[in-house]
Amino acid sequence: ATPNPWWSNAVVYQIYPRSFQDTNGDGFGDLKGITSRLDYLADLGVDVLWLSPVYKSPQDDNGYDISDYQDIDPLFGTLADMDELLAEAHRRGIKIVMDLVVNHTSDEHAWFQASRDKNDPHADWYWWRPARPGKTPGTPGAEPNQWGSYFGGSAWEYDETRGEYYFHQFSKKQPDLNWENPAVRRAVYDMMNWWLDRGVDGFRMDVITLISKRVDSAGHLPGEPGSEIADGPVGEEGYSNPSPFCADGPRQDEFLAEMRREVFDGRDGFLTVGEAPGITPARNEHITDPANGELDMLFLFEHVDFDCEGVKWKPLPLELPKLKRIMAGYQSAVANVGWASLFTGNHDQPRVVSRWGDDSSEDNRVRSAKALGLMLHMHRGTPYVYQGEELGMTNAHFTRLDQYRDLETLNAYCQRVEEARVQSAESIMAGFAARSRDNSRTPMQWDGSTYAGFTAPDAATEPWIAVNPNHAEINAAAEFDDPDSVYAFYKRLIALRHENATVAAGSWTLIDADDPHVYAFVRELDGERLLTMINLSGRTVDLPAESVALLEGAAGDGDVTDGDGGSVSDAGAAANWVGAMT
Ligand code: TEU
Ligand code: CA
Repeated sequence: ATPNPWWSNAVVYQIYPRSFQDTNGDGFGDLKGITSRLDYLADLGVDVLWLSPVYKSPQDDNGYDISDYQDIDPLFGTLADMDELLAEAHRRGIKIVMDLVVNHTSDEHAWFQASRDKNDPHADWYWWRPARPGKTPGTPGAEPNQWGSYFGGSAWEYDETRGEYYFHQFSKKQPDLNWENPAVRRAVYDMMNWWLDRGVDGFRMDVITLISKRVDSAGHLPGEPGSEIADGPVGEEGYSNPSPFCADGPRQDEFLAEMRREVFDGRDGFLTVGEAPGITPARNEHITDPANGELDMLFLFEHVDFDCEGVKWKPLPLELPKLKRIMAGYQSAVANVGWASLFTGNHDQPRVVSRWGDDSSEDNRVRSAKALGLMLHMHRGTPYVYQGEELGMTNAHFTRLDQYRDLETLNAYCQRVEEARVQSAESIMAGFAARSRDNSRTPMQWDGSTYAGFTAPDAATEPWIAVNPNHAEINAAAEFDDPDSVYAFYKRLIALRHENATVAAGSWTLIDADDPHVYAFVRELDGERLLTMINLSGRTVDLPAESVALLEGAAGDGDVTDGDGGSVSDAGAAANWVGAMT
């Protein structure tokens, strides 16, 4: 068999630059801040840093609206700062992966501005469509179809200059690029090669599985006048959902294979990970099968979309058997070929210790953060640690709308409470407290000082978003030298991935699937079995049957060892060890 790729026992750390470390006192994190924290990241032991976007941007969606792909936004610094970060990271053996956002650009990108002229060569670089016949452009009902944006309102924006609508799945300042146009694809590949030639080690690809849209034989989008494809049903907010027609579209594999050929073939040591809303585990196997030459791995979303009532603002408590079945589906699909990413947190998700753990007391928070970290890192795949997750950082627990910054949150309030009136203010505020993306965007907690060491205590301006008051107890300085801290536990998990072949490459088998409290699974490689049992109930419970049988069987052979190499004589002792591990 071909040797496992370098990333199959690597750990990636996601940095949200805006909230990581500010070095010039403007209340926003910056590139020099990341460089100043490389020794911390080297100590933690991570192999790769994924940076959320730092390119020129109006910051409408915090940098996921790019106006120049080949320059750094002054908010974060300069290209020279980026070159310094690359050099300093590489000196420490750490790779840098950048965020590639090419499903859409900013409306302030030169390409979009040029395309507003029907006679410009860029005229067909976006999805422009006329108003519906007989309707006054710019008035409700004149849009080409009824698609809604993920960030509220119609997915169509009328442009007076061009006299047509443009399509945007996200905000109206994020027009979708037309990937059907080979000139668009060429420009994207040229930009990607420019960054790789500059020393970048790969890309996390933003909603890359939305780039191929379903069109009929004449190029009509679903639901637009004359289209052979009907639009979907209108939902409670008054719009239809573009996802069935834009996720995992007809030319998805063609575009990804072309990108691989045009950008990555001939290079090595790189990493590509696609953000993949709408991709099933079976399609994950196809796309990550090296024989298909597409992507190394994907982020799937079923495990972070199931615990709500149809909309993320109506959260549900964790039903562990459901999570186990979803994760088992991910793992079994790529058991023989293909690969899995492993994440529970990122800049779009709430903090996992608040979502599925218990942040109501210091002891419960520490234990559940470790339990959730163990659960994730003992799976087969490449783990992604989101900044602050290694400290057990929690949700923001905001109570007022003015504390939020995220346009997804603010637009949802307007649309669901004030316009469509489908959710009460009280209900959606509880939904924001549990699931707003801002929960994971509060400043990184470095120490117990006024702004948590994120920015200087005497900074000219407050941080762009409030620091979590619990930074007094939860911060890197307090945890760094504490062997019982969440930080120390994550260091061990990361070291295990590097040192233990069973953890990195062993098979994965779920046991006790229906147990509502304990998440138990077995890793196996060349005869070594590694049993992980995690009690996520928050109270003492009996170990489930299959786990006990395995422990007693192994203990009887006298070959059960605990995590520190000691021998364990019986199931009870082994269970205690697992308890100790978590
Ligand atoms: O996220 C796309 C995406 O799936 C999320 O926006 C999700 O739809 C949303 O959080 C509701 O759950 C990527 C980026 O990670 C996100 O930060 C950007 O806002 C978005 O694309 C547009 O670029
Ligand atoms: Ca700054």
